[in-house]
Amino acid sequence: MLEINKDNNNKNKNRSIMQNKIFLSLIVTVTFLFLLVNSESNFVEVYSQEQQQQQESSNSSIVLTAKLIDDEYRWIDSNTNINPTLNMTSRVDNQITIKSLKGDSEEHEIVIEGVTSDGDKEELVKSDEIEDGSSTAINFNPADIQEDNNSSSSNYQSLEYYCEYHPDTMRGQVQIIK
Ligand SMILES: [Cu+2]
Repeated sequence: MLEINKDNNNKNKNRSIMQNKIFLSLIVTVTFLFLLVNSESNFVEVYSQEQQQQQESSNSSIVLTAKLIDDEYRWIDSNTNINPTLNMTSRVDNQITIKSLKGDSEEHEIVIEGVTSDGDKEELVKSDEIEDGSSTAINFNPADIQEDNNSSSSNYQSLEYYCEYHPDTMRGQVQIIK
C-alpha cells in the first residue's frame, strides 16, 4: 500500500514536471516567434526607407545635354525631352549635370532664376561653362531660397532655368516637389 502511494506520488511529480517543461518551452517558442516577427518588421521598415532614399536621390539627379535641334540649341534630358520641366525635391540637394557634345564649339552654362511677383528676375544658381564634350554640375536646394525670409527674393512666383548664351531657346521651368 505504501509502495503504491509512493509510486503514485512519483507519477504525479513526474507529470507536473512534464507540464512545467511544456509550459516553459511554449513560452520560449512564443517569445522567439515574437522577436522574429518584430525584427522582420524592423527589417522591412529599414528596407523600405532605403528604397525611398534611393528613389529620392534618383529623382533629384538630373542630366541635361545641350543639343542642336533644327538649328536651335535646346536642353535635352535622358528621356530626350526638350527643355523639360525640372522637378526638384524640397530640402534636398538636387544635382543638375549639364553636358555638351563633342565637337560643339558653342559654350553653354545653366542658370536657375527666380521670378518675383513683381516680375523681377533674380539669379539663384549658376554653373561653370561647358564646351566640346565637357560637363559640369550644380546643386540646388529649394530650402535655401525658402528660408530666406528677410529679402523680397524669398517669395518667387516661379522658377526657371536657362542657358546663359542661349536664353531664348534653352529655357524651361523648375518645379518644387514637397
Ligand atoms: Cu547654350
